[in-house]
Amino acid sequence: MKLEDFGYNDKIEKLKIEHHLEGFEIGRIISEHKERYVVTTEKGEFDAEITGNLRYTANTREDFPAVGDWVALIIYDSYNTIIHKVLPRNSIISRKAVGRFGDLQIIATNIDYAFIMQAVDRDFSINRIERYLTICHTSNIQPFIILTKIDLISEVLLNELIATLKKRINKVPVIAISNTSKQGYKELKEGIVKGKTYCLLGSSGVGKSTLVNTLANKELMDTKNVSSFSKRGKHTTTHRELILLDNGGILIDNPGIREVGITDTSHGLEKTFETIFEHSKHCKFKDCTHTIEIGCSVIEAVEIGKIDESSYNNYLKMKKEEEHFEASIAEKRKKEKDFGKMVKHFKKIKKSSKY
Ligand SMILES: Nc1nc2c(ncn2[C@@H]2O[C@H](COP(=O)(O)OP(=O)(O)OP(=O)(O)O)[C@@H](O)[C@H]2O)c(=O)[nH]1
Ligand SMILES: [Mg+2]
Ligand SMILES: [Zn+2]
Repeated sequence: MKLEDFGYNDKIEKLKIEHHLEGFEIGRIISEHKERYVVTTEKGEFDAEITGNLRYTANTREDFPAVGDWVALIIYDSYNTIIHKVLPRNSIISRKAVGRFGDLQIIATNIDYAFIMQAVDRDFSINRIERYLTICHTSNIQPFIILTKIDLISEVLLNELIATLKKRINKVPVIAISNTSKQGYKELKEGIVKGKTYCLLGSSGVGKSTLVNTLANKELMDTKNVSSFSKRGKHTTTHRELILLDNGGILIDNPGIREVGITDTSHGLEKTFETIFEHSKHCKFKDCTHTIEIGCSVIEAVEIGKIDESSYNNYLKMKKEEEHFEASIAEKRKKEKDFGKMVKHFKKIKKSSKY
C-alpha cells in the first residue's frame, strides 16, 4: 500500500523534511487501543507504542497521538515499533471531555470533511446539528449534514424536516440517505474524493458503521440494532478506526457521541451563527450580551423573525458553555503554573540544603 492512498501529500512531505525525519518510517494511525496504536506504513501495519520521552514530555491529551495522525516510526521488528514523533496536524476535531475539568477529547486529526450524521426517525435535532457544526467550524473542517434512515419516514415528512433544517442552516450541504434502500448513495459517493479524510460524527445507532460497511462492501465494523425499549443506540463501536474505500476516500468511524460539548476558542460559533453575528455588529453596546440590552440588534431581529428564535436560544446556551470552558482552561493553566512554581521552589530548597 502506498502512503498516498492514506492521504499522504506534499504538505506532509514538507513537514517530514522540516522536522528532519528522513531516516524514519512514516505512517498514519488507523486505530487506537489504550495507548497502543495501529499504524499503517508502506511496509504494512504495525502495533506501535510511543517513546518514553514523548510520554514524559506530554502535557495534555493533545500531545499524544490520535487516529488520523501522521507519525515518524522506528520499526525494530514486527513486535517492537516505536512512535518517535507526531507530525504537526493540519486539523484537530475535538470536543469537551465529559466530566473532566477543562479537558479536551480529540476525536480525530488531519480531517478534510466531517459527516454530521443524524437518523430522521428519532434522533433528529437541529440544536445538536448546530453543536456539531460549531466543533467543525472551530477546527476549520468543512461539514456535510447526512440524514440517515430515510426509509423509515414518508417522503412528505422528510421534505418537511429538510425545509425546517434549511430555514436555520442554509449554507451546509444536506444529503439524505438510507443504508437499507441505498437512496441518496449516488449523491453521497460523489462527495467522497480520493485521498481526502472524512470523519463520521453522530449519536449511537444512527448508522455510521453501517454506512462504512456498505461503502466498503465488507463487514469491517460491527453494527447492532437500536434498543427497541429505549430507542437508543447501544454504543456498538467502541474505538475509532480509519478505513480506506475502494474509490480512494478515507473514512474515520467513531463511537457514538453522547454529549457534544463545545470548546470553541476560534470563532466556531461565529461561523455557525453567522446571521446572529451579522446583526450583532449593529448593537448599541460593543460588549452586548444580546439578552437584556436596549438597542440590541440581535433581539430586534429575533422579534421580527429575521433570526430564528430556537437558533438564538441555542446560541446563548452554547455561548455560555464556551465561556465556561475558556474559564476552566484558564484556571487549569494557572493551577499547573502554580504547581510548576512550587516544584521549582522545592528543588531550589533541596539544592541549597545540600551545602
Ligand atoms: N432502517 C434503517 N436502519 C438502518 C440504517 N442505517 C443503519 N441502520 C440500522 O441501525 C442500527 C445501528 O446502526 P450502526 O451502523 O451500528 O450505528 P452506529 O452509528 O455505528 O452506532 P454506534 O457504533 O453505536 O455509534 C443497525 O441495526 C443498522 O442495521 C438505515 O438507513 N435504515
Ligand atoms: Mg458504529
Ligand atoms: Zn446585542
